Amino acid sequence: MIQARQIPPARKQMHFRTQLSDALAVHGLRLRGGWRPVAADAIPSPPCGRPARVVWMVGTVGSEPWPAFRASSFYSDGMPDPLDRWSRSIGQELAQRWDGVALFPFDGPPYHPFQQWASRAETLHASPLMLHIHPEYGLWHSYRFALALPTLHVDDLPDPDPQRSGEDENPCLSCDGKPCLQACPVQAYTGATFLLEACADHLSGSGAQDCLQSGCLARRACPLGREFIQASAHAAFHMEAFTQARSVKQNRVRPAKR
Ligand code: B12
Ligand code: SF4
Ligand code: SF4
Repeated sequence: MIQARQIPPARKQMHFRTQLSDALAVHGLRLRGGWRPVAADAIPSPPCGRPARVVWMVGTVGSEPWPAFRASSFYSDGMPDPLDRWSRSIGQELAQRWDGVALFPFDGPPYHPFQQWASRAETLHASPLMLHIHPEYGLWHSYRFALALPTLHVDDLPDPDPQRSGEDENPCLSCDGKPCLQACPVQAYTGATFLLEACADHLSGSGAQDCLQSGCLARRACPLGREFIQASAHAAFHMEAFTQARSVKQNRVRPAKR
């Protein structure tokens, strides 16, 4: 006879935050913190009609989600935008499980301000590459979706860590020589902006194998978080998506799948 599965007492008391982290870890995704929305954020209400009380940021670090995505049917079904569809299937399933709504970085324009949202959830700084830099992961992190949920459990989102206010300095301010600004063969990063056309022209030429096979040289030049640099196959997937999007829609900037 099959025994009813006993739920260990510790599991019953498990914080929601831990439950969500566990559900994401199956896919190689990370909970990147949460924040409490106010009316001005105009976060869509979940289908249950109650307003969102918390927005959880879900993201990636390094190549952690690559094996799960690579093994999914989305990767090999031959349909467009496999990574976005993979993200959507996970985000929507979790949103439904917890009566919330999933919001995606690639839905737009107009796009949800994911970088601004992320800064409200954890310590991040602006970098000269326009990407946010993380004290541990460097430039090797991004976002797959956000979950806006109507319930905020006690202890799940403590008041902001005092260490986050003021004390920790942007590593880019003291970075010797700023190698990220020296590495691009066509100087697409000026320190103030990103020259998308210069990058795209280089990638469509014959001398861009390094960028195409291993990822953006400027991003790879950063000394921070080097242990999280994307694996070559993962980086090449993003670069190919970027160049394909450019060649299909020459006259419209379309975000690469990341
Ligand atoms: C459109 C877009 C692009 C366009 C940019 C066109 C343009 N010039 O605006 C293109 C296709 C070029 C692009 C490329 C890449 N992108 Co992009 N992109 C987006 C997208 C979908 C929308 C950005 C937007 O308009 N947001 C709306 C505004 C209102 O939101 P925001 O939070 O205020 O964001 C803005 C500011 O934070 C500002 N910003 C960020 N850092 C800094 C620093 C300074 C000094 C200043 C002044 C401004 C600034 O730039 C943001 C966009 O304007 C976002 C996802 C998203 N929804 O945000 C990803 C996003 C910003 N991209 C991301 C990434 C990883 C990349 C690529 C590395 C991908 C790749 N395959 O290589 C490249 C890097 C190129 C680069 N330097 O930007 C990540 C960044 C993660 C991080 N660590 O910060 C995001 C958040 C997507 C994700 N899924 O995580 N991208
Ligand atoms: S190389 Fe230096 S300036 Fe550039 S992103 Fe990395 S830490 Fe910041
Ligand atoms: S992908 Fe290559 S060409 Fe484009 S910005 Fe990065 S280093 Fe420059």
